[in-house]
Amino acid sequence: MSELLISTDGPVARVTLNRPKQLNALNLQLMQELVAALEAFDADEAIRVIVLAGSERAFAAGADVHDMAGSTVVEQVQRNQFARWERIRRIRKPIIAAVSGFCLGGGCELAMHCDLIIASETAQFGQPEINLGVMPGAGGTQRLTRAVGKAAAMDVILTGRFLTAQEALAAGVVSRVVPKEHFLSEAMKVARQIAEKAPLAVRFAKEAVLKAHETPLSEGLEYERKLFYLLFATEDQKEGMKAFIEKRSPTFRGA
Ligand code: CO8
Repeated sequence: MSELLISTDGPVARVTLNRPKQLNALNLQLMQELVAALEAFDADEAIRVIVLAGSERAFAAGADVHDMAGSTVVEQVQRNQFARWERIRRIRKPIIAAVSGFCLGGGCELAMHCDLIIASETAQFGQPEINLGVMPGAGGTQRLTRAVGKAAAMDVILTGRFLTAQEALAAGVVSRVVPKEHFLSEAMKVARQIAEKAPLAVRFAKEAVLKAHETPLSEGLEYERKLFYLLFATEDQKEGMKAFIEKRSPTFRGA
């Protein structure tokens, strides 16, 4: 049985983690299916944006502890599970995490792999690995620190305390907080908005923002400038600017 629910709504794909009894704990099968689904949508020209959701009670309560409890260093190294996470990092289309309830450990790291996080007011974010005698392993120490700064990251990672949705918003982890009944519809609404934009401009903009994490400012600015110039080779740039001047809505074709 699949650990995911998958659907599409026009240019928006929705992938829902579906292990409700385990609060969507990320086991090996789920991660394998998730990477396959994301890569398939990334390659599908009809899809422009992906929404990744959990349930109202939990986005994901972390990596599945049962998968790891008896593991040895050698098994961990041989399993090389982080190769899958690297593949998620390389998805080029925008991914929006729709988060409600628990978003912990590997679940929080998965949300932080996404490009935007739309959170329900009930969402709780944390890296409680320290309580299990380990530490974040899928980018938590790096992405959380870049998002919230050293002081707040140390607090969350060393104490294992959870951030409320509002705290996470104030700290810069999430993009928007909405009432719990709207977290999914808001994520789908934002996805549809992005799906209407010029796809190449969206792709390059995502690439440039992510580059900001990895390069000094001067190099990042140079990179951004080149992508900006490159967009003048697209028909969508001509259409977008012409439509503005003609006071009408543009029709973007991804060319
Ligand atoms: N793994 C496996 N099962 C889990 C997990 C998990 N991470 N989280 C919850 N569950 C299961 C529980 O065991 C329980 O199952 P059962 O009913 O069979 O006993 C069911 O989900 C419901 O959970 P609770 O009864 O505990 O529900 P509560 O509402 O009382 O508590 C909590 C909810 C606070 C979320 C609690 O379940 C909890 O603390 N969970 C563990 C959170 C955690 O420590 N997460 C970090 C895991 S380690 C990690 O993520 C490392 C990432 C490394 C990189 C990623 C590699 C893939």
